[in-house]
Amino acid sequence: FLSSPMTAAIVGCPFSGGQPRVGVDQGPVHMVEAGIVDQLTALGWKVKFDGHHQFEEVNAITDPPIGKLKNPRLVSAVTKAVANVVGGHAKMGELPVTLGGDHSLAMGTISGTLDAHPDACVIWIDAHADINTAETTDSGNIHGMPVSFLLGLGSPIPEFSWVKPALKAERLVYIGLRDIDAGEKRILKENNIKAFSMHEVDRYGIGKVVEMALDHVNPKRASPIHLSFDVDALDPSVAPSTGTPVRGGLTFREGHYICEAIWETGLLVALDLMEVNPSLADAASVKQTVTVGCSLVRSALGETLL
Ligand code: NNH
Ligand code: MN
Ligand code: MN
Ligand code: MN
Repeated sequence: FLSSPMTAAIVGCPFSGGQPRVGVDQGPVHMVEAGIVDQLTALGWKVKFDGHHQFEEVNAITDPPIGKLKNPRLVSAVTKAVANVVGGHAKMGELPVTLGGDHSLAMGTISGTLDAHPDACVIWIDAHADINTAETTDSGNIHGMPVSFLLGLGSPIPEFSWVKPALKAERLVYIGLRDIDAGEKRILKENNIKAFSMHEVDRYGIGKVVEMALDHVNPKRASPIHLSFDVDALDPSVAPSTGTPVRGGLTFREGHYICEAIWETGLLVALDLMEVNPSLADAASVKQTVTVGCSLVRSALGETLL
């Protein structure tokens, strides 16, 4: 699905409006400063990066909550812009690598991917399912909701009418889950959505889990893959600088194995690396998290151990 020379387009998204903690908007800035562009170039990619995206300011006065949803107009405007950017790169045969920023951005990245590759499947790596609707959310934080918008669940919200329900439940699979809200558990069951929680990672091992995940969303190993990786899927000892760390997560190797195995399919068409927050935790933890974020991206783009 990618044109040659193989080109990665870094989509830096300094955005934090989908959740309350300041600093996650600096995640992409730190990953670029850590050298992700040169690292991917060294792997043989042609890398396009023309600066981080600037998003228009919609201040709190003009963006009051809609129901429980916080910053709805801002999140909608930003993710819509991201959808156009990601979709544009994907249509040119480039691999968009979106650096977040909070995970509400995936509403845009996956919309863009599905616009360019309507038959793409989504592999969502996260401690959380991010599938709350406007009805089920407790927090009102839209980074806990992008999947429900992409699936067309919940009552329609006019401000988000641009989001097409382009994702089918059977084209989605999760790995790493361990902190799911009650309403989300119901939604996962009702829609028959395949999820491999940390329980399944413990039981089967990560190799088998990735194989089963691919068998579910991509049985013929023929359709394009969008990999959306929330760094909080990793254990907090591995990736401490993130807004909602949950113990009992993926090890360093399990996280990298997922990226390596998906690269090996030859089907990756888009990657998100989300929720790195350099303002949380001490300097050493921040450096560790940013470094891990960069190495996950490299693994997903073909870096091998041998
Ligand atoms: N499920 C919670 C919510 O809806 C937490 C979501 N937080 C995340 N998701 N970091 O990846 O707010
Ligand atoms: Mn910001
Ligand atoms: Mn997430
Ligand atoms: Mn998460």
